[in-house]
Amino acid sequence: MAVTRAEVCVAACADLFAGDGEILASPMGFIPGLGAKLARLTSEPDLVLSDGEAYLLTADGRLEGWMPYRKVFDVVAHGTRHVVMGANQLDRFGNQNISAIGDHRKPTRQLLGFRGAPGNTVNNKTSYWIPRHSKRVLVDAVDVVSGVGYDKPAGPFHHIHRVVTNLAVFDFGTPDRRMRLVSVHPGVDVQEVYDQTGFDLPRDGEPAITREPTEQELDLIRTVLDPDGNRDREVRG
Ligand code: F8G
Repeated sequence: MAVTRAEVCVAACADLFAGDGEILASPMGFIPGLGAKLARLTSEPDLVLSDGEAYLLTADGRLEGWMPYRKVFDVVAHGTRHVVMGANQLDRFGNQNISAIGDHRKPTRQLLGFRGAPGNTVNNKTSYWIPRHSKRVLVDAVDVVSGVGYDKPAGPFHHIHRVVTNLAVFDFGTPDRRMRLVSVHPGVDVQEVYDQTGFDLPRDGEPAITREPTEQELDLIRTVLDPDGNRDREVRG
């Protein structure tokens, strides 16, 4: 069976955790969740997975620890955590908005609110997952800053690692920490990435192609982690 876009995205999300070691992974969204579990089963066996409520679990769902909600705040403050958040808007410096659309004094849409985003971005390694890459999400300027980007002073622990979308992978590796293309997913025309991004991306040469999952990873995704194929509900193609 051919490798799907969702499976490429799962492997790209697993790669977000490369080198993290024994820290708490907090993936928001189904595909980042699969990515964290895949990393735990392959490249990052010490990664700590939580059910988001009270327990620590193995990648196949067995109980291995207790972390009540209040303890999560200790870990957030301590910094031994890599969070993968979503975004209604994200700009070139990695400022994220999950709070409101429009003028903050009179928003046209009230969204989730700031939630843990400010604390996450100043304390923890942070990545973003965007399942529908478009100019509506990748914007010139966010309406409200929930997660702090690289154009603002955010302290010594600020670390926005990468952005994975349904089209491509990005980092913030330019000298002024702007979003830059790392790789486009197999089958994606790089022009589509430019066209669907609401700000200019640095263009230096041909971008790499995002790797496909290995045979072992595909087997884990298809038979252990997501046998019902729910990943295709978050990303099609
Ligand atoms: C828009 C746009 C846009 C949406 N432009 N319009 C419109 C114009 C859209 C709809 C309407 C709604 C540590 C921690 C925490 C904790 C603790 C512990 C966190 C402190 C836990 C609890 C807590 C934050 C984690 C995420 C978010 C994951 C996603 C979602 C989404 C969708 C955000 C992208 N650009 N966008 N509209 N959370 N979720 O047309 O109009 O607005 O649209 O870490 O919490 O508190 O802190 O957002 O909006 O990472 O990624 O999928 O709200 O569902 O329904 O799309 O249809 O009503 O007319 P959504 P959506 P309409 S860390």
